[in-house]
Amino acid sequence: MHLAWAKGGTAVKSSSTGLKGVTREDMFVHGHGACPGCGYAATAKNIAKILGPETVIYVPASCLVVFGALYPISAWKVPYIYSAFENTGAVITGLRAAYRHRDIKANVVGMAGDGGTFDIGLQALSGAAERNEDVIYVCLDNEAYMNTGIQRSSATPFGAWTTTTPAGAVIQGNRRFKKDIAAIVAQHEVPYVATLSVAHFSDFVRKVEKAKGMSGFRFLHCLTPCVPGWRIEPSKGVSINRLAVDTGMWTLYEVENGAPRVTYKPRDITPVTEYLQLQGRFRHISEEDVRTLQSWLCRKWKAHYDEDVKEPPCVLAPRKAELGHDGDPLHGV
Ligand SMILES: Cc1ncc(C[n+]2csc(CCOP(=O)(O)OP(=O)(O)O)c2C)c(N)n1
Ligand code: SF4
Ligand SMILES: [Mg+2]
Repeated sequence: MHLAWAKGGTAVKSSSTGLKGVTREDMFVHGHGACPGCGYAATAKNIAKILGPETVIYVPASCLVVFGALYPISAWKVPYIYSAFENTGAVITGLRAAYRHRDIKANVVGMAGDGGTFDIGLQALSGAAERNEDVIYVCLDNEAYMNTGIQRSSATPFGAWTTTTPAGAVIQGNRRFKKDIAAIVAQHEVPYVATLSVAHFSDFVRKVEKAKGMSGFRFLHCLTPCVPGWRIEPSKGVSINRLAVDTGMWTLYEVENGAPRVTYKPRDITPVTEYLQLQGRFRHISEEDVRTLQSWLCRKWKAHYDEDVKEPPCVLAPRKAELGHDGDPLHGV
Protein backbone atom coordinates (compact mmCIF):
# COMPACT_ATOMS: atom_id res chain seq x y z
CA MET A 1 0.00 0.00 0.00
CA HIS A 2 1.26 3.45 -0.88
CA LEU A 3 0.29 6.21 1.55
CA ALA A 4 -1.18 8.77 -0.85
CA TRP A 5 -1.46 11.82 1.35
CA ALA A 6 -4.61 13.84 0.90
CA LYS A 7 -3.95 17.43 -0.17
CA GLY A 8 -3.25 19.89 2.62
CA GLY A 9 -6.82 21.21 2.31
CA THR A 10 -8.23 18.18 4.12
CA ALA A 11 -6.37 19.00 7.31
CA VAL A 12 -8.63 19.33 10.33
CA LYS A 13 -7.74 22.04 12.80
CA SER A 14 -8.15 20.82 16.38
CA SER A 15 -9.64 23.10 18.96
CA SER A 16 -8.29 22.81 22.49
CA THR A 17 -11.49 22.06 24.43
CA GLY A 18 -11.22 18.28 24.40
CA LEU A 19 -11.07 17.99 28.19
CA LYS A 20 -14.78 18.76 28.63
CA GLY A 21 -16.03 15.45 27.33
CA VAL A 22 -13.52 13.31 29.19
CA THR A 23 -14.46 11.48 32.39
CA ARG A 24 -12.69 12.59 35.58
CA GLU A 25 -12.14 9.01 36.72
CA ASP A 26 -8.52 7.94 36.33
CA MET A 27 -7.36 4.39 35.66
CA PHE A 28 -3.71 5.29 36.32
CA VAL A 29 -3.53 7.10 39.63
CA HIS A 30 -1.22 8.74 42.17
CA GLY A 31 1.62 6.84 43.76
CA HIS A 32 3.61 6.05 40.64
CA GLY A 33 7.27 6.97 40.50
CA ALA A 34 7.69 8.85 37.21
CA CYS A 35 10.01 11.87 37.11
CA PRO A 36 8.18 15.17 37.60
CA GLY A 37 7.14 16.42 34.15
CA CYS A 38 7.27 12.97 32.52
CA GLY A 39 5.45 12.97 29.15
CA TYR A 40 5.12 9.19 29.30
CA ALA A 41 3.07 9.32 32.52
CA ALA A 42 0.76 12.08 31.23
CA THR A 43 0.13 10.19 27.99
CA ALA A 44 -0.44 6.77 29.58
CA LYS A 45 -2.73 8.30 32.20
CA ASN A 46 -4.89 10.11 29.64
CA ILE A 47 -5.17 7.13 27.31
CA ALA A 48 -6.18 4.86 30.19
CA LYS A 49 -8.70 7.44 31.42
CA ILE A 50 -10.38 7.61 27.99
CA LEU A 51 -10.41 3.82 27.56
CA GLY A 52 -12.04 3.40 30.97
CA PRO A 53 -12.40 0.52 33.43
CA GLU A 54 -13.13 -2.24 30.87
CA THR A 55 -9.46 -2.35 29.93
CA VAL A 56 -6.50 -4.63 30.48
CA ILE A 57 -2.98 -3.18 30.13
CA TYR A 58 0.22 -4.96 29.17
CA VAL A 59 3.54 -3.15 29.59
CA PRO A 60 6.93 -4.60 28.59
CA ALA A 61 10.27 -3.57 30.09
CA SER A 62 10.34 0.25 29.90
CA CYS A 63 10.10 3.29 32.17
CA LEU A 64 6.38 2.62 32.57
CA VAL A 65 7.01 -0.86 33.95
CA VAL A 66 9.41 0.62 36.49
CA PHE A 67 7.40 3.64 37.63
CA GLY A 68 3.86 2.26 37.13
CA ALA A 69 3.87 -0.83 39.30
CA LEU A 70 6.56 -2.23 41.50
CA TYR A 71 5.32 -5.17 43.57
CA PRO A 72 3.37 -4.88 45.85
CA ILE A 73 2.32 -1.37 44.73
CA SER A 74 0.49 -0.51 41.51
CA ALA A 75 -0.83 2.80 40.18
CA TRP A 76 -3.13 0.92 37.77
CA LYS A 77 -6.82 0.59 38.64
CA VAL A 78 -7.34 -1.85 35.76
CA PRO A 79 -5.83 -5.35 35.36
CA TYR A 80 -2.17 -5.02 34.50
CA ILE A 81 0.45 -7.53 33.38
CA TYR A 82 4.04 -7.37 32.25
CA SER A 83 6.42 -9.82 30.60
CA ALA A 84 9.55 -9.66 28.46
CA PHE A 85 10.75 -6.60 26.54
CA GLU A 86 10.22 -7.87 22.99
CA ASN A 87 6.81 -9.47 23.48
CA THR A 88 4.11 -6.80 23.39
CA GLY A 89 2.49 -7.91 20.13
CA ALA A 90 2.54 -11.56 21.24
CA VAL A 91 1.29 -11.01 24.80
CA ILE A 92 -1.64 -8.83 23.79
CA THR A 93 -2.51 -11.42 21.15
CA GLY A 94 -2.65 -14.05 23.93
CA LEU A 95 -4.62 -11.77 26.24
CA ARG A 96 -7.22 -11.19 23.54
CA ALA A 97 -7.50 -14.95 22.94
CA ALA A 98 -8.00 -15.57 26.66
CA TYR A 99 -10.64 -12.84 26.96
CA ARG A 100 -12.41 -14.17 23.86
CA HIS A 101 -12.36 -17.71 25.29
CA ARG A 102 -13.93 -16.45 28.53
CA ASP A 103 -16.34 -14.21 26.64
CA ILE A 104 -15.10 -11.07 28.46
CA LYS A 105 -15.46 -7.75 26.63
CA ALA A 106 -12.48 -5.48 27.23
CA ASN A 107 -10.02 -3.15 25.53
CA VAL A 108 -6.84 -5.20 25.28
CA VAL A 109 -3.97 -2.70 25.28
CA GLY A 110 -0.18 -2.90 25.04
CA MET A 111 1.86 0.17 26.03
CA ALA A 112 5.46 -0.15 24.90
CA GLY A 113 8.38 2.25 24.58
CA ASP A 114 10.12 3.17 21.34
CA GLY A 115 12.89 0.63 21.96
CA GLY A 116 10.25 -2.04 22.63
CA THR A 117 8.38 -1.05 19.45
CA PHE A 118 10.75 0.28 16.77
CA ASP A 119 13.56 -2.16 17.54
CA ILE A 120 13.29 -5.21 19.76
CA GLY A 121 9.49 -5.63 19.61
CA LEU A 122 9.13 -5.01 15.86
CA GLN A 123 8.75 -8.68 14.95
CA ALA A 124 5.95 -9.36 17.47
CA LEU A 125 4.31 -6.04 16.54
CA SER A 126 4.41 -6.91 12.84
CA GLY A 127 2.95 -10.35 13.50
CA ALA A 128 0.05 -8.98 15.54
CA ALA A 129 -0.63 -6.25 12.97
CA GLU A 130 -0.47 -8.68 10.04
CA ARG A 131 -2.95 -11.02 11.77
CA ASN A 132 -5.16 -7.98 12.50
CA GLU A 133 -5.42 -8.92 16.16
CA ASP A 134 -8.23 -7.13 17.99
CA VAL A 135 -6.00 -5.00 20.24
CA ILE A 136 -4.78 -1.44 20.77
CA TYR A 137 -1.00 -1.04 20.59
CA VAL A 138 0.29 2.21 22.11
CA CYS A 139 3.88 3.28 21.47
CA LEU A 140 5.12 5.75 24.11
CA ASP A 141 7.99 7.31 22.21
CA ASN A 142 10.59 9.16 24.29
CA GLU A 143 13.14 8.65 21.51
CA ALA A 144 15.67 6.47 23.36
CA TYR A 145 16.08 3.54 25.74
CA MET A 146 15.55 5.71 28.80
CA ASN A 147 15.19 3.46 31.82
CA THR A 148 18.48 1.71 31.11
CA GLY A 149 20.41 4.97 30.85
CA ILE A 150 19.51 6.87 27.64
CA GLN A 151 20.79 4.68 24.80
CA ARG A 152 19.92 5.50 21.19
CA SER A 153 17.02 3.69 19.48
CA SER A 154 15.85 3.90 15.87
CA ALA A 155 13.37 6.53 17.12
CA THR A 156 16.14 8.92 18.20
CA PRO A 157 16.21 12.07 16.05
CA PHE A 158 19.15 13.22 13.97
CA GLY A 159 21.75 15.11 15.99
CA ALA A 160 20.49 14.10 19.44
CA TRP A 161 22.92 13.23 22.21
CA THR A 162 22.47 9.86 23.90
CA THR A 163 25.00 7.83 25.86
CA THR A 164 25.61 5.68 22.76
CA THR A 165 25.66 8.65 20.38
CA PRO A 166 27.81 11.06 22.38
CA ALA A 167 28.89 14.50 21.23
CA GLY A 168 32.55 13.85 20.47
CA ALA A 169 35.23 15.71 18.57
CA VAL A 170 34.51 13.91 15.26
CA ILE A 171 30.89 12.72 15.47
CA GLN A 172 28.34 14.76 17.37
CA GLY A 173 25.16 12.99 18.31
CA ASN A 174 22.96 10.56 16.40
CA ARG A 175 23.70 10.32 12.66
CA ARG A 176 20.47 8.63 11.53
CA PHE A 177 16.99 10.04 10.98
CA LYS A 178 14.00 8.83 12.96
CA LYS A 179 12.36 5.67 11.60
CA ASP A 180 8.75 6.21 10.45
CA ILE A 181 7.17 3.44 12.50
CA ALA A 182 3.57 4.62 12.02
CA ALA A 183 3.96 4.34 8.23
CA ILE A 184 5.49 0.87 8.64
CA VAL A 185 2.53 -0.30 10.74
CA ALA A 186 0.09 1.30 8.28
CA GLN A 187 1.67 -0.79 5.51
CA HIS A 188 0.18 -3.84 7.28
CA GLU A 189 -3.23 -2.53 6.16
CA VAL A 190 -4.61 -2.42 9.69
CA PRO A 191 -7.87 -0.57 10.50
CA TYR A 192 -6.34 2.36 12.38
CA VAL A 193 -3.00 4.10 12.85
CA ALA A 194 -2.69 7.54 14.46
CA THR A 195 -0.02 9.87 15.82
CA LEU A 196 -0.73 11.73 19.07
CA SER A 197 0.54 14.64 21.13
CA VAL A 198 -0.77 15.60 24.58
CA ALA A 199 -0.29 19.25 23.62
CA HIS A 200 -3.08 18.81 21.05
CA PHE A 201 -5.62 17.41 23.44
CA SER A 202 -8.85 17.49 21.42
CA ASP A 203 -7.09 15.65 18.64
CA PHE A 204 -5.66 13.25 21.24
CA VAL A 205 -9.07 12.49 22.77
CA ARG A 206 -10.75 12.05 19.40
CA LYS A 207 -8.13 9.55 18.25
CA VAL A 208 -8.20 7.46 21.43
CA GLU A 209 -12.01 7.41 21.35
CA LYS A 210 -11.96 6.43 17.69
CA ALA A 211 -9.51 3.59 18.38
CA LYS A 212 -11.66 2.45 21.32
CA GLY A 213 -14.75 2.30 19.11
CA MET A 214 -13.11 0.20 16.40
CA SER A 215 -12.05 -3.43 16.30
CA GLY A 216 -9.00 -5.07 14.79
CA PHE A 217 -5.43 -3.83 15.14
CA ARG A 218 -5.14 -0.20 16.20
CA PHE A 219 -1.81 1.60 16.63
CA LEU A 220 -1.39 4.86 18.56
CA HIS A 221 2.03 6.49 18.29
CA CYS A 222 2.61 9.14 20.98
CA LEU A 223 5.49 11.61 21.33
CA THR A 224 6.40 11.72 25.05
CA PRO A 225 9.11 14.16 26.21
CA CYS A 226 11.52 12.78 28.81
CA VAL A 227 13.04 15.14 31.40
CA PRO A 228 16.51 13.59 31.96
CA GLY A 229 16.77 12.00 28.50
CA TRP A 230 15.98 15.18 26.59
CA ARG A 231 17.59 17.38 29.26
CA ILE A 232 14.57 19.63 29.58
CA GLU A 233 12.90 21.60 32.29
CA PRO A 234 10.09 19.50 33.84
CA SER A 235 7.57 22.26 33.07
CA LYS A 236 8.42 22.43 29.35
CA GLY A 237 7.16 19.05 28.09
CA VAL A 238 3.85 20.27 26.67
CA SER A 239 5.48 23.32 25.01
CA ILE A 240 8.06 21.01 23.47
CA ASN A 241 5.33 18.69 22.20
CA ARG A 242 3.64 21.69 20.57
CA LEU A 243 6.90 22.88 19.02
CA ALA A 244 7.53 19.37 17.69
CA VAL A 245 4.35 19.73 15.61
CA ASP A 246 5.03 23.36 14.64
CA THR A 247 8.50 22.51 13.36
CA GLY A 248 7.43 19.31 11.58
CA MET A 249 9.46 17.08 13.91
CA TRP A 250 6.10 15.42 14.64
CA THR A 251 3.11 15.23 12.29
CA LEU A 252 -0.43 14.68 13.55
CA TYR A 253 -2.24 12.30 11.23
CA GLU A 254 -4.32 9.16 11.10
CA VAL A 255 -4.63 6.32 8.61
CA GLU A 256 -8.10 4.82 8.75
CA ASN A 257 -8.68 1.72 6.65
CA GLY A 258 -5.78 2.71 4.41
CA ALA A 259 -6.77 6.37 3.94
CA PRO A 260 -4.19 8.78 5.40
CA ARG A 261 -5.37 12.16 6.65
CA VAL A 262 -3.55 15.02 8.35
CA THR A 263 -5.55 15.96 11.47
CA TYR A 264 -3.80 19.19 12.37
CA LYS A 265 -1.60 21.40 10.23
CA PRO A 266 0.33 24.36 11.64
CA ARG A 267 -0.11 27.51 9.58
CA ASP A 268 3.63 27.84 8.80
CA ILE A 269 6.72 25.82 9.57
CA THR A 270 8.66 27.05 12.62
CA PRO A 271 12.48 26.92 12.32
CA VAL A 272 13.73 23.78 14.04
CA THR A 273 16.09 25.81 16.23
CA GLU A 274 13.04 26.86 18.29
CA TYR A 275 12.60 23.20 19.19
CA LEU A 276 16.27 22.34 19.61
CA GLN A 277 17.21 25.19 21.92
CA LEU A 278 14.86 24.00 24.68
CA GLN A 279 16.61 20.65 24.92
CA GLY A 280 20.05 19.93 26.33
CA ARG A 281 20.33 16.80 24.16
CA PHE A 282 20.88 19.16 21.18
CA ARG A 283 23.15 21.60 23.04
CA HIS A 284 26.23 20.61 21.00
CA ILE A 285 24.56 20.69 17.56
CA SER A 286 26.53 22.36 14.77
CA GLU A 287 25.15 24.81 12.25
CA GLU A 288 25.76 22.25 9.50
CA ASP A 289 23.72 19.61 11.36
CA VAL A 290 20.93 22.11 11.94
CA ARG A 291 20.80 22.75 8.19
CA THR A 292 20.76 19.02 7.46
CA LEU A 293 17.91 18.47 9.90
CA GLN A 294 16.02 21.50 8.59
CA SER A 295 16.27 20.26 4.99
CA TRP A 296 14.96 16.85 6.05
CA LEU A 297 12.05 18.56 7.81
CA CYS A 298 11.23 20.68 4.76
CA ARG A 299 11.00 17.51 2.64
CA LYS A 300 8.84 15.85 5.31
CA TRP A 301 6.60 18.94 5.45
CA LYS A 302 6.10 18.80 1.68
CA ALA A 303 5.33 15.06 1.79
CA HIS A 304 2.72 15.36 4.55
CA TYR A 305 1.13 18.72 3.80
CA ASP A 306 1.74 19.03 0.05
CA GLU A 307 3.16 22.48 0.71
CA ASP A 308 6.56 23.72 -0.38
CA VAL A 309 8.64 25.36 2.31
CA LYS A 310 10.79 28.32 1.51
CA GLU A 311 13.65 27.04 3.62
CA PRO A 312 13.89 29.11 6.80
CA PRO A 313 17.39 30.44 7.45
CA CYS A 314 17.80 28.38 10.60
CA VAL A 315 21.05 29.90 11.76
CA LEU A 316 21.65 28.87 15.33
CA ALA A 317 19.53 31.03 17.57
CA PRO A 318 21.19 32.35 20.72
CA ARG A 319 21.05 29.75 23.48
CA LYS A 320 18.55 30.34 26.24
CA ALA A 321 20.93 29.24 28.95
CA GLU A 322 18.27 29.34 31.66
CA LEU A 323 16.38 26.60 29.81
CA GLY A 324 19.33 24.26 29.42
CA HIS A 325 18.79 21.24 31.67
CA ASP A 326 21.71 19.72 33.54
CA GLY A 327 20.37 16.15 33.46
CA ASP A 328 19.33 16.02 37.09
CA PRO A 329 15.73 14.70 37.07
CA LEU A 330 14.95 16.85 40.11
CA HIS A 331 16.41 19.99 38.53
CA GLY A 332 14.00 22.88 38.94
CA VAL A 333 11.65 20.99 41.28
C1 LIG B 1 15.74 -8.92 25.89
C2 LIG B 1 16.05 -7.72 26.74
N1 LIG B 1 17.06 -6.91 26.38
C3 LIG B 1 17.36 -5.83 27.13
C4 LIG B 1 16.63 -5.56 28.25
C5 LIG B 1 17.00 -4.38 29.10
N2 LIG B 1 16.05 -3.31 28.95
C6 LIG B 1 14.98 -3.19 29.74
S1 LIG B 1 14.08 -1.84 29.43
C7 LIG B 1 15.17 -1.36 28.22
C8 LIG B 1 14.98 -0.07 27.50
C9 LIG B 1 13.57 0.18 27.06
O1 LIG B 1 13.56 1.25 26.16
P1 LIG B 1 12.18 1.74 25.60
O2 LIG B 1 11.40 0.61 25.05
O3 LIG B 1 12.41 2.88 24.69
O4 LIG B 1 11.42 2.23 26.92
P2 LIG B 1 11.86 3.43 27.90
O5 LIG B 1 12.86 2.88 28.86
O6 LIG B 1 12.41 4.53 27.10
O7 LIG B 1 10.59 3.75 28.61
C10 LIG B 1 16.19 -2.28 28.06
C11 LIG B 1 17.30 -2.16 27.11
C12 LIG B 1 15.58 -6.45 28.61
N3 LIG B 1 14.81 -6.22 29.68
N4 LIG B 1 15.32 -7.50 27.85
S1 SF4 C 1 13.26 8.84 32.56
FE1 SF4 C 1 11.91 9.98 31.15
S2 SF4 C 1 10.29 8.57 30.48
FE2 SF4 C 1 11.33 7.69 32.29
S3 SF4 C 1 10.08 8.34 34.05
FE3 SF4 C 1 11.70 9.89 33.81
S4 SF4 C 1 10.84 11.47 32.43
FE4 SF4 C 1 9.52 9.65 32.30
MG1 LIG D 1 12.14 4.92 25.04
